[in-house]
Amino acid sequence: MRRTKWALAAGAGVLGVAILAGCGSQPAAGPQGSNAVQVQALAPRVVTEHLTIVTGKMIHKPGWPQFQPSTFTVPKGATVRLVITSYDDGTAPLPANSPFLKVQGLVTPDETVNGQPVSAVAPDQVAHTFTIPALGVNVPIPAAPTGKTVTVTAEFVAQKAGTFTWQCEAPCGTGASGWGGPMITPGYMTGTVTVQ
Ligand SMILES: [Cu+2]
Repeated sequence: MRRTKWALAAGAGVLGVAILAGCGSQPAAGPQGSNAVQVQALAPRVVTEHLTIVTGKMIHKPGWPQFQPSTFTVPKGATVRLVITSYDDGTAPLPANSPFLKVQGLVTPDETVNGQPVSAVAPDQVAHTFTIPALGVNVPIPAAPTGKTVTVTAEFVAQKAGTFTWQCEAPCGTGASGWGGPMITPGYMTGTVTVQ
């Protein structure tokens, strides 16, 4: 606390000098400028991360849908705005009671789907999820209308430093269960988010 007080006092001293050194007829300019700097320092930084989901066909690997990119880095403490554009018109149904249908861990209770606030995606409409288990983040992504894209936006705060695995939790992969192939291969339906 004492250190903070001294720092503030020192800051005030500098400010006083700045005011004295500046135009004497506008004493308000100094404090206003100081406040502006403080607000800027306290406001959360927002970084936007654009992710694209392409179909396996688009990358000549049928059955292997892919997040592009699958790894990215964000600054610790930042608000991360995910903008996920999906070309995938296929569904990967989940049980109606699956927790991965619900939006979780965001700044707001909702994500947006093509601009509309949405708190959950229907079990038979879900195509993928962007889930970071260690951060409690879950972003369900519905199937795109055939021949079109769907865009999901979601904001979360990256408070913990580290490298965290993300995973799609809808069975969009290969095999009878849909949990094979891209679901278990880094670079497709799993990857990492580094917070530093
Ligand atoms: Cu998926």
